[in-house]
Amino acid sequence: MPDNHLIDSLTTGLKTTPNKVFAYRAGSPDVTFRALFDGAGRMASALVANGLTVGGRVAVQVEKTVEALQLYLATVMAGGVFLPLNVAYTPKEVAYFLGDATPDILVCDPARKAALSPHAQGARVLTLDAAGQTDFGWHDLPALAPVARGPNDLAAILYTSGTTGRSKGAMLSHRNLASNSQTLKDYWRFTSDDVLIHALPIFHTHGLFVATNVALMAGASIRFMPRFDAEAVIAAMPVSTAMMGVPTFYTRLLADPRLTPELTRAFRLFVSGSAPLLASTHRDWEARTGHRILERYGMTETNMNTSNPYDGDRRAGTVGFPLPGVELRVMRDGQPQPANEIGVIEVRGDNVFQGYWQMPEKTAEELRPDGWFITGDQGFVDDDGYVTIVGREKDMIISGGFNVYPKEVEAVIDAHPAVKESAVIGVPHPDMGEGVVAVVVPAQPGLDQEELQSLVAESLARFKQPRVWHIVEDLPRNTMGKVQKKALRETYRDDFAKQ
Ligand code: MCA
Ligand code: AMP
Repeated sequence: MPDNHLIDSLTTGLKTTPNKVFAYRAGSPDVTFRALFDGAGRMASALVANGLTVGGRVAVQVEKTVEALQLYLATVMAGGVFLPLNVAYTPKEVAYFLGDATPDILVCDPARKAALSPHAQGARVLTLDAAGQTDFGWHDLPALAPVARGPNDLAAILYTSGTTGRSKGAMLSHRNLASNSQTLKDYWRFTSDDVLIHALPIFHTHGLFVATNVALMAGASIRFMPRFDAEAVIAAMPVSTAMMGVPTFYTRLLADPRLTPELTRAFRLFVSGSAPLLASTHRDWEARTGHRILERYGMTETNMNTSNPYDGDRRAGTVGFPLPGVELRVMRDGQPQPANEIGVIEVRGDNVFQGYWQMPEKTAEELRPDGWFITGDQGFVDDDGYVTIVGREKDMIISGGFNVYPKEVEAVIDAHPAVKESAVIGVPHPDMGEGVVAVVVPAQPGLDQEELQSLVAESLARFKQPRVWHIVEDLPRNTMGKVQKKALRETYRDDFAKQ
């Protein structure tokens, strides 16, 4: 079998326990490691038959199914580059990604085919539905032997929005993904005895490269859930050993009286990331279950950077230590800062991406020639070496673990002829961490808020759409004329307080 760097590292379960269950699914048959990889190999043949070339992209906007995971493995097996897209993206948003990434193949939900086909730019459009049914044959094809790929070849491109302008495709190599999963598997002690609750979406780093890759590498099983549903998670808890989630998972579970030490007795690990976990959530979780959540910090461009220790003190409000193999420094005015001084966090290591797809200038702005990546997160390292994130240099909102870039939302609002200008901000939200609020200055009287809402709905995914709107006479500015978002966040901080 030719060496395919990432696939080779993900086949632990296949090599050691092929008949063991990889994915348990409520209401559907279990999937063994053998079935997972055998199907992926067949799907790889189908992708090649449908025009996938080595190094070609496969863009995928589908519901979460085991077949979608097989599509990921199949793409990488065939030497392609996997490009997953949030199911919430509108056809307008997807059109941009297709134009930028020029994939060989687009796989979408059948309900989206008509809307997306005109934007396919020559890509073959295939479908995969929420029940795992495809409009292309693959079950009867011979399994493709993985195409040889080296550590520096690309395995995936994940788009991340920018603080200015267009979304950027973060290019991730086989080494980037394999090395980080290996580090996490070891650091978090995943073994074939683990059963991981998998309720995260698989179109982002957290659900795909952290949860799925780590489980595959450890030969562990997963409880595969199409989405987060507190009921289903609670039902699976007595037979699970680990869960990875965004803070919203934890706050929602805390709201359920059934969460007790008894319910979580089989567990050895709860991991949180993608957004700040409130220290109070950390404390409440320990009080209710006896387990201390392990918080870690990562990015699309870098996979995981830091983690609280497995054995040592998991400190609430911190994101722990740089992972083995990851260097981390705090920079201000071009100088590395000593302990306890705040600055912008930079990281370097095998985890750091290869640059932004076809954007050398953007890459040069954020990735230094000597390998340091400028994260845009502000933080400090304390005397004990724990990293704390205190804010973001980048103007970004994190809602339920999804990132919203205000600039992108403001651009859509400002395009309305009756709008003079707007400011989009994130304010505390009890369920999502932060909620999106728009503050709009009309260009003329009689601005219709509903019209603005439908304009935004046409263009942007639901999670990016402002849930509260304020029509105001003008925006607060500093002496340089810059909009003072901090003041706006203060003014509207209670917008979601009562929800
Ligand atoms: C759904 N809605 C949201 C969000 N999700 N609104 C704001 N923010 C969200 N995140 C909206 C829906 O459009 C809908 O709107 C309403 O909320 C309820 O939808 P529903 O589908 O029921 O919501 P849900 O299924 O309960 O989803 C909430 C969720 C989910 C479980 C928090 O968003 C989620 O799984 N988030 C995880 C995101 C994630 O994996 N991030 C990792 C990124 P309406 O009813 O009004 O139409 S990777 C990353 O950040 C880095 C690398 C890292 O460190 O991990
Ligand atoms: P993304 O662009 O989706 O990869 O989001 C990455 C960003 O999420 C980081 O740059 C941080 O701002 C944020 N993030 C991830 N994990 C954490 C965490 N544990 N605490 C605070 N912020 C986090």
